[in-house]
Amino acid sequence: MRLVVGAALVDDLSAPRRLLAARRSAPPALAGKWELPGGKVEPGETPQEALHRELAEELGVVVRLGDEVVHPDGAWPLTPDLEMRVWFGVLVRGTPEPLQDHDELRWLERGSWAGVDWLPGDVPLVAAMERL
Ligand code: 9L3
Ligand code: MG
Repeated sequence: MRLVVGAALVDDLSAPRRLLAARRSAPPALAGKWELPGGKVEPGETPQEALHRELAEELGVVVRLGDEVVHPDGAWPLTPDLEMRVWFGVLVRGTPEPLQDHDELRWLERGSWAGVDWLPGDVPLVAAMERL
């Protein structure tokens, strides 16, 4: 089982209103679907280290991480061999740009967080976050 980490980048950790969604441009099977930015944890990295690296590579930003969006089993299932952990985060430096694997970014207003065509694995996460 391989661990993927993702970020729920919001405008305010204590009262989130806007959530950043990223539209994938690659690979072809995932292109056009929206996700929480992030990616696979590499050997030797902690999940948080991997998430900071992915956000720098994919969006060109530095973030401060907040609470984890906890799944009762420890991680959110993606595929038979991938599971994901997600943390809330706020921007500390930089303006997000689609530098890698994405072709569009969109800030979604609370109440519309479910309003883009999310990857199937991200759908229950976004629903859980809107209930928080
Ligand atoms: N994935 C799903 N939802 C997400 C992320 C960041 C990733 N929010 C899936 C898509 C890929 C796999 O995890 O199949 C690895 O992601 P990446 O390293 O290609 O970003
Ligand atoms: Mg990625």
